[in-house]
Amino acid sequence: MRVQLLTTSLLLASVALAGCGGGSGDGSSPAPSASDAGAGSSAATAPGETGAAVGGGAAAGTEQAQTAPEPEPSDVRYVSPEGDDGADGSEATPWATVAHAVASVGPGTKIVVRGGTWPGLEIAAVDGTEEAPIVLAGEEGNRPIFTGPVKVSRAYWILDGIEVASTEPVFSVRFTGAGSHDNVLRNSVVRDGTGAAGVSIDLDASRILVEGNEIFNISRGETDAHGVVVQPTTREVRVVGNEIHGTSGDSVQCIGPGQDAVEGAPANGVVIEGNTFYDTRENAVDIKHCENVEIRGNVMHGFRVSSTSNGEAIVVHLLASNVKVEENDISNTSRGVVTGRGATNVVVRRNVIHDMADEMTAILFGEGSGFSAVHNTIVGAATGVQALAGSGMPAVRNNIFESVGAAVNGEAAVDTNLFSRTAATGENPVEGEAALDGENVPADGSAAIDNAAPVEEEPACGAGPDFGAIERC
Ligand SMILES: [Ca+2]
Ligand SMILES: [Ca+2]
Repeated sequence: MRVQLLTTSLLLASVALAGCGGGSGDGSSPAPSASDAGAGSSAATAPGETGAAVGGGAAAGTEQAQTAPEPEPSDVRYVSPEGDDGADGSEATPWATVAHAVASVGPGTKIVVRGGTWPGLEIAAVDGTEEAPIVLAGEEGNRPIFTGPVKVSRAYWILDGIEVASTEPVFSVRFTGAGSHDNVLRNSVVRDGTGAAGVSIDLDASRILVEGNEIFNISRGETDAHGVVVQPTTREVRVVGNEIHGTSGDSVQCIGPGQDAVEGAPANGVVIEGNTFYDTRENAVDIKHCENVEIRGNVMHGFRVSSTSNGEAIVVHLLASNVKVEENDISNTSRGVVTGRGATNVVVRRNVIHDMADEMTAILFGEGSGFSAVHNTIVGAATGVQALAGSGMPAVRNNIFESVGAAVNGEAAVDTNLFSRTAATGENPVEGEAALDGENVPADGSAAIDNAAPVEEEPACGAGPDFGAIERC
C-alpha cells in the first residue's frame, strides 16, 4: 500500500491519507473508455531534427529549480524602435534590433525592450550562467509585441514581460535542443498562435520554467493546438501559475515518444502547478507517455465533449507513469479525471470535483494499474468513480460523495468513504451530512470531520483525519 506525504499544500494545513483498501464496488456496465479520440493526433509534431534519447533519470522536481533569488544584472542595455545598432545600447543611445542585442550581450546583462512591434527572434548565440542569467525584459507598462515566433536554443535566459503574438503556423515560443536549459518564460503573454502549441519544450531541453503567463487563442480550428506542449526527451519542465484558455486542444499536453512526436525517452519530471485552465476544445491537462508528473493545485473549468475529446479536465493515458493528481479544483466539465490506456501509478488525491457539466463522471479509471482515488471531495456528479475492466481494482477511500447519483461503479476496492445524500457502498461506509460550505469545505458539525480512516505517518488535525480533500484545523 502506498503511503505518500504531501509536499506542498495549497488547500490545507496538514494532511493524511492511506489505510488499506478492501471490499468491492457494485458492478455495472462500463462506459466507453475515455479515449480523447485522436489524442495528440497531429498534435505537437516537433519539426526538424530528431531528438536523441536522454537518460531520463531526473525525478519530478517539486519546488526547487529556478526559484532561488535572482542576481541583480551587472549591466543593462536597451532596444528601441528609434535606436541604432551602431550605438552602445545604453538608455540614452539604445540599439535598434532585438536580434542585435541578444547576440551582443554576455552573462549578467538585462536587455530592456521598449514597446512597439518586433519581428520574431532566435536566441542562439550566447549563454547566461547560473550566477549570471541573461534577462530579456519588456519595458514596464509598455510591453513589446513580437509578431513572429521566439525560439530559445541557449541556456540561462529569462524572458520577462514580453508579448508574443505570432500568427505563423509554428510554435509561438519554443525552448529547443540540449543547449536550451535553465530558461524561464514569465509574466508574458502568448496569444493568437496557429501552430501546434503556444509554447513548446522539445528536443532535449531541460529545466524550463513557464510561470505567470497568459496563453490564449492558440488555434488550428478543428485540429488540436495546445497552450503548452512538453515533448519527449525533455526533463524537469515546470508550468506554474499561468492562465491558459481558448486553445483548440489542451491547456497543457505532455506528449509521448512516437505519439505524433519525436522518438526517444519520455519527458521526465513535469510539474503543472497553480495554474488556471479553462474553455479549451479538449482538455485542461493531457498526459500521455511521460514519467514523474505532478498536477497540483490547479483550477480547471469548462471542458466539453468535442470531436476529438470526451471533455475530460485531466486525462492520463497512453503509458503515462507515476502521476500525482492532487489538490485541484475541477468543475463544469463533462469528465473530471480520467486514467487509462496503459497508464500506471496514478494517484488522484485531495481534489475537489464539483458541479459537473451534464452530471457526468468525476473520476474514471480505464485500463492500467496502480490507480487510486483517495481524499477527494466529489459534489454533484452522475457517477463519482467508475472503474472499468482492467483498471486493477483501484483503491477508493476517504472520499466525500455528496449528491452523487452512483458513488462507485465497477470493480474497485472501496473502503471507508463518506456518503452524503448519496447511496452508500463498499466496506465501512459512513453516512451523514457533509455540510459543505460554498467553497466545498466541511462546516462545523460536518460528518466529514475527524471520521475518516486513520492513517499512519500522516498527521491529522483534531481527533482524526477528515473525509475529503480538505483537513480542517
Ligand atoms: Ca487532449
Ligand atoms: Ca480532523
